[in-house]
Amino acid sequence: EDAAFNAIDREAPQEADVPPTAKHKRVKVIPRGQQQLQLAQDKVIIHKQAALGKDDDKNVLDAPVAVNGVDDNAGEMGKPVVLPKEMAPDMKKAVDEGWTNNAFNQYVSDLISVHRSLPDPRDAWCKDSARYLSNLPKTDVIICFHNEAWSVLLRTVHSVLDRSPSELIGEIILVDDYSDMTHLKKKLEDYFADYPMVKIVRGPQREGLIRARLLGAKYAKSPVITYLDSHCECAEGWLEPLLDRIARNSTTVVCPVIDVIDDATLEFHYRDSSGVNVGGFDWNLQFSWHSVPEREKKRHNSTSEPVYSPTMAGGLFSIDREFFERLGTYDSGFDIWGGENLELSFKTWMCGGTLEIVPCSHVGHIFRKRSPYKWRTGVNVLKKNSVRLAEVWMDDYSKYYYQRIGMDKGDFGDVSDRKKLREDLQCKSFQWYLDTIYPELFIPGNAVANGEIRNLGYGGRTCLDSPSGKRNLKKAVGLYPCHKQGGNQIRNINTNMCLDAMLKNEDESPVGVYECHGQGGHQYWMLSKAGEIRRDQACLDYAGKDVILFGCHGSRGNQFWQYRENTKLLHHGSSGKCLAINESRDKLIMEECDASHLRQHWVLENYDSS
Ligand code: LR7
Ligand code: MN
Repeated sequence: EDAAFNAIDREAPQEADVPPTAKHKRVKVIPRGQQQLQLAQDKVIIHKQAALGKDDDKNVLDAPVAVNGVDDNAGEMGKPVVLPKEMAPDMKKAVDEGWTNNAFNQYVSDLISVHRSLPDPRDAWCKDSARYLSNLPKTDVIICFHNEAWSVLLRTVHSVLDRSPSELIGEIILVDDYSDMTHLKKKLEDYFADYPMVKIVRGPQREGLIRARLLGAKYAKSPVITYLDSHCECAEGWLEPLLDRIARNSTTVVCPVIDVIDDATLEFHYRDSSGVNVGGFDWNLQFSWHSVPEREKKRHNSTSEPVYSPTMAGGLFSIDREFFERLGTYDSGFDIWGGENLELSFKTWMCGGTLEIVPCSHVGHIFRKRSPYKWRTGVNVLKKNSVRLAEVWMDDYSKYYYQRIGMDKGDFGDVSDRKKLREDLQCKSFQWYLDTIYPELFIPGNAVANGEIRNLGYGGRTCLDSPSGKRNLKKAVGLYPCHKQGGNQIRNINTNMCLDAMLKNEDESPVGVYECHGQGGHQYWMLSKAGEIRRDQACLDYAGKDVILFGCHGSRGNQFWQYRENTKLLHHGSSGKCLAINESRDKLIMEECDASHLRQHWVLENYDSS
């Protein structure tokens, strides 16, 4: 049955997955005990059984751990652990394997106590216990995992046990989503055998994180359910502020601030309360972070107060169990990964609830740059999940997502039950949600043009070429300069170049050109009434050097473009120049406007100047 999975269906998480402060704050790691670590280069002793927590033999890890030179306090107080650049071959091999299997530095994690300490993140406002109701409801904590690293999973569980008032925890339910790593079998059961609070539930087959969470919820008995990813660390006082919000109003769904545990050093970076972000999304239905909007700031006296958030990141939240059930939990048709966070966010708001981020509550999460585990083969699960989401919850706004996927919804299964749920609950419209909860979101329908931006210069120069000579369009077809000698070149195709974001939808990445592919994606642009050429939150920006994408600022200048339909020129605001492509068709250039150059001519899809 393993054939049903492969490792590549998912792109590495977009930069947007990493909270902006993490990206900007990624400070150079402090080489702690540098001299000692240097020693480790020459003399590496790998102990088979290294007691990391000394007195507590629950901490014995039998992975190859403690290295000479890394002291017993490795990682305490959330500090980074830095391995030497040069490593003995055995050690290097172990480090590399850890990265391969987990997409984070498992080796470093194994050096750190599963009970490691963290600095207390709370300010005086948060620490004032009078702010919280005295009889808070209990929560079950559900942690789903598929092939999680031993020390990381244990640290997640211990951080809950060590830093929550025990009377507030019902059970910790570990849901094994059909892992095959051996340490997650009997060894895990043995480890938790004398922890009555910890229960292990195993799925009968690979379900993906959404159905794994639903399986866990079946075992939940406490009034509140709290979900955590399997690579988290809860900080001091994380739980009370969450439960307090639910105790006051059972339709409030709450998320902690998600701090960043560095994937390489396991350093725990706190995000200060001025840096709290709220969740949003773009029309690719990708989650994104934003600073708290002004309208929301006005509702508060302190930056420590819970803030409304249009969406949640997905993995870390608490919800009243009955409210979760009333909302129809998750759509069990969602597979493996993705989209469930938006589903729950939309329906929380649309069906009478409130979604908040609670700045006093801090939980760290290891953000990874790729997905280490196998996804399903032959289906784009993320797209399927997103289409189900759009069909049920987004009304006519679903079309903006469909435009991004070339209008190809694929087979998304049956959603009639979910539509009925929405009707039965008499949820509000998506329009209401956008107007009231997420007015910051740019609506493509308000754009003057949307779709590809096609250049007319140097067109028709590329031919479809089958190097194998087999003329099989599906196989080994490439684009090559036309040589007009027939042979392997099948036909001239219309290959104009299109404006292409090339990389991720990321700030400051250079924009380029690529053969128009008509699939949306990186070639999807919107011209706003305000003269921006947008990709959701990012705008085409020219400051005299490269044409780049930069966060939209709404004040024209370097982001102001005027399209003249009669000349087909794209005039740039601050420079007065026009956008063009170079002769080798691999670059955007800015030059003096001259309508006689075809290379300056652009056609904007769905252009409507009225
Ligand atoms: O098939 C699977 N079965 C599982 O049980 C795949 C995953 N999982 C488990 C996995 O072991 C982990 O504990 O599910 C959890 C989430 O998977 P990750 O850690 O690979 O996902 P992520 O952290 O990249 O994904 C974020 O988006 C997901 C969308 O479906 C989920 O909502 C994750 O919970 C979510 N993580 C967070 O919200 C943490 C903050 C990230 C941000 C922003
Ligand atoms: Mn995660």
